[in-house]
Amino acid sequence: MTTKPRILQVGSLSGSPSANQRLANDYDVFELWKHGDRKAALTDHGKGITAVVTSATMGADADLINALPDLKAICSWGVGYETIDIQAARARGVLVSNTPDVLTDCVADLAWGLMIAGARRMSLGDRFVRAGRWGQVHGNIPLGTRVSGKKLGVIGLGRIGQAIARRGDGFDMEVRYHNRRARSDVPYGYEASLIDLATWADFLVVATVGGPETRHLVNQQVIEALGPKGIIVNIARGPVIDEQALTTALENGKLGCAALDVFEYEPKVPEALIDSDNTVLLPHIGSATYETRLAMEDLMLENLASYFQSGKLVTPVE
Ligand code: 8YV
Repeated sequence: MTTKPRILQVGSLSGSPSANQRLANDYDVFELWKHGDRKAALTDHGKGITAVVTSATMGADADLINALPDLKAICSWGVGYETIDIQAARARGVLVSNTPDVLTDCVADLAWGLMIAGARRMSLGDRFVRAGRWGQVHGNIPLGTRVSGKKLGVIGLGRIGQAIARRGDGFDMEVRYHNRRARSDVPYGYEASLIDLATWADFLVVATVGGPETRHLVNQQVIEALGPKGIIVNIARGPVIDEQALTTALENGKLGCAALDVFEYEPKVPEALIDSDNTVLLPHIGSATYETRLAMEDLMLENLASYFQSGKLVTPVE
């Protein structure tokens, strides 16, 4: 009989089709989330754990990393890793993997869903039908905004940003982007100033990484530059947008619409956004399709297996 490698799972991966079960089949899983006193649990059970499984939301902070003396690898289910203390991991020689690429298309699809839903007032229309108010639509639901042929600004032209931009072709849209640096491998115009991009764009889609460097990148000035007819979409991370500034701009008619899959203080959503007719609100479901969540699960498990077989990860965070 071979003994299963011992791993620590930070939280339940219930948003994945079969990750919890597959982990339990192949590993001796220490289920951290089932222990009320996390610190005591780590002290009592941390020894001998060489790998941690986590997610973009649950992360792995320095306290967790440093409480595991034998830790060698962290395998995360998700592409964003701003919640994992990469510096603390590096200092300890701990490898980290994420799940890039496999979720790109579904997140880009959702960004487009939000753009169209915002422009065409789909959430509001849905609410009218459900409330039996079909007869009151005219005069109560303001006319929407055409999507095709408009100007699309993308903040962050990484994998997901590019997939969003490519879809613009099908809608005859001109695309420009703002990034830390201009890219030489894309056919889109670069705006070094985010304010200039927002002034130019009809739709502004946030697709940049999260973390301290991008916190409140989209501030009051950017929001007001997008203007009363502008539509902002966020499928990246809530804190990239100053949510207070966003709410105030919507209340004062200085922004047309916000279509959001992510929020600054998830799962809290400001009442003003909930009450507004000019918002579309989703509960962070960018990657939540069966196909993509399974692919994320496969890649996370592949990384874990690869670590135990060869000491290397398949998709390491560089
Ligand atoms: C995840 C995500 O669904 O991959 C990411 O970075 O934000 C989403 O795909 C979610 O964060 C899982 O925790």
